[in-house]
Amino acid sequence: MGVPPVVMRSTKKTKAVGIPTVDLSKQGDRSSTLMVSEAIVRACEEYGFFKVVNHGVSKHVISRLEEEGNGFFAKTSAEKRRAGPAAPFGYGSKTIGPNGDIGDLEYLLLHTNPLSISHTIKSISNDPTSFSYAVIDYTEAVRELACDILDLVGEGLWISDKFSFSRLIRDVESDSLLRLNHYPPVTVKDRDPSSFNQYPPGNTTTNPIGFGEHSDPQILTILRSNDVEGLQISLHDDHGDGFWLSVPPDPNNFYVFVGDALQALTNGRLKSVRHRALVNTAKPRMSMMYFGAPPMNAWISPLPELVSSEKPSLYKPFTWAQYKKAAYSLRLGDSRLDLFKNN
Ligand code: GA4
Repeated sequence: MGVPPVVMRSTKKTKAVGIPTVDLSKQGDRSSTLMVSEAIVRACEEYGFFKVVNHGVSKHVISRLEEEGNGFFAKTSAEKRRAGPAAPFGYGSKTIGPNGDIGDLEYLLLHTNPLSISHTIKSISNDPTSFSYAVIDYTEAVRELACDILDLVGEGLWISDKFSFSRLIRDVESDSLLRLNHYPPVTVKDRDPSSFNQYPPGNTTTNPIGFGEHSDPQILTILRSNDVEGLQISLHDDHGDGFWLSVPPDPNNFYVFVGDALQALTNGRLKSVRHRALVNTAKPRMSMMYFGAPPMNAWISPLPELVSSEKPSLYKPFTWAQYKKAAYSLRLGDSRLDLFKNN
């Protein structure tokens, strides 16, 4: 008793290497903008991940959503449950997705369409107007950031229409989501041995896993967290061995993740990054993620500029609806993009 099961999913070690950082204020003339776009493309090819500083999102917009989120998670569990279950939108606790995945967290999952926001938020807040505006203003600001980054990706990859990526998430029908994850501190003493709490494989002395290893299915994810650590990304060293890189929390800046859809659109040139979150044993972690996604009926297939006889198309064309259906039929850690590979 007392020791939760160890789930042997991977045996990756943890290492410390630098995280690529992109300064968006470094753009001025054509050549400095090109340098920024090349830095973004390099980070997305090598890591599928980078930090963005001088991002232009107002502190006030960030702190309003943070306060609304903290206020919600401080409510009693009975009150919070009234905003759930997250099937798919609303409040969720421990359960992730429909196929038995479990994490040591609670969360709010929202669609970013304003009509859906106001509908879901009625059950979330006693002051739905202020909560809704906090969500709408935050979403608008991070969507702009995501679009600016995607336009730079378009430039860095020499795509003839550099708006090809951002157009998908700017669409009024875009299926983009917003998620607030709250990881209460967990001590070994508190842990329920019968639950599916996971420790990093082979290691029950470090922090347990709050949200298991996965890649994000969408185009681009923009993450902001409070000052509590927990995020790790999966990388490969020069020998091809996988390892986990702990990402230091930075409440003033954002982290950007390449999603599966961007990997497919770029014919595998940019890589979606596998990541996970560990629970902190002292402080609660709160992260806020914007998942930029295409409209349901949009087709995702490698852009012609990135396909050639040397680099034939790696993926069959699929609609975002087909990809989502596949994602929701699999487990969190599964590699969904493999289903759409050309032989
Ligand atoms: C991972 C990224 C986002 O959090 C999310 C998750 C979604 C969910 O929690 O409902 C999924 C997961 C995520 C990938 C595979 C499917 C769907 C749980 C799950 C098992 C909201 C998303 O879009 O995909």
